[in-house]
Amino acid sequence: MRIVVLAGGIGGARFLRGLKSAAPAAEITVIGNTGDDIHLFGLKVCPDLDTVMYTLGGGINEDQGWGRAGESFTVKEELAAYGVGPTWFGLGDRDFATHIVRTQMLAAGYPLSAVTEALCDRWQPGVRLLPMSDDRVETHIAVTENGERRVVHFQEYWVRLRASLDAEAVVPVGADQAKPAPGVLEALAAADVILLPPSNPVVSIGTILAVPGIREAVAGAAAPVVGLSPIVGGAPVRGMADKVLAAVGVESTAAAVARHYGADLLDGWLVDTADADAVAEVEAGGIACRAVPLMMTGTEATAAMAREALSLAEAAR
Ligand code: FO1
Repeated sequence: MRIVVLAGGIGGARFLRGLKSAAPAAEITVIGNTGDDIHLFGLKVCPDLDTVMYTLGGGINEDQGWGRAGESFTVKEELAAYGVGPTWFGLGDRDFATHIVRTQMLAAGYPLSAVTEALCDRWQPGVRLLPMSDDRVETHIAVTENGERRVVHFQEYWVRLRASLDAEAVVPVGADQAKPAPGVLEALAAADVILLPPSNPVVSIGTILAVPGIREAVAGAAAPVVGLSPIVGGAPVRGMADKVLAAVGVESTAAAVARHYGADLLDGWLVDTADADAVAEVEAGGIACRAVPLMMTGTEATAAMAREALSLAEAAR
């Protein structure tokens, strides 16, 4: 079975770990969000691709869900001693090596997709990890800080500001000019199942879908498309999805997120048992829906979610 998954960072990576356990024989292609990418200290950092690679490759810091296990921060401290920031973004020494290799290969002319493949040679994540695009896309967020309206990089909004200000607009800069990376459209066309994990529907999956051709390829694929709600009981399970959902005028409910994706895209939608009363509303909108436990408390609970998604896909076929 060929499964294609559109993934953001922590939520996407943890879901993939469960999916691999639920479907060990499946050929899994991951289309990763690169809108969170940021250039720091002359290096290109790809947080979502790295989170998937480290999580599936056994190198992730399990407690925080991003960055490397057993990390130290000597380089960051030395940079700070020179007065070189930003200091609000936690790049560790081990992680730095990944960004140095990536930046060196990009400078030598390799596209991000080839660089990602090379990095995965080390980590062996057990999936084919593709960036959504080889072209630069950067999500920016419009905020008003101290009475001044300005636009900040997504990482500054998420990490420095901890999403404490309202997101007034979410702009995937460059997305309209970007092309899907090699293999992305081919994987979607050949898929047996397409899954949208409980990643952020705006800044993770929304950014992937904003690359011209990807939304059309998902919606037009022969494979059933099933998503899992990142909203449980009216609040995001993790992160600050409610802030960016509000920016695009979407309520933070499981049913509203399904409506946001749309019946043209989704064949099936899983909501948590806490949101069982949303099932009828989602189904009335033309999307098959089931209520099942959606808390990724461990690999077994997450594998059970993945099995439910595959079963709903089978029923929706
Ligand atoms: N998240 C934080 O909350 N604080 C950090 O300092 C931080 C650093 C960081 C470095 C590398 C990396 O791959 C991820 C990092 N993240 C950090 C996570 C990241 O900001 C977001 O969780 C994702 O971009 C959202 O998917």
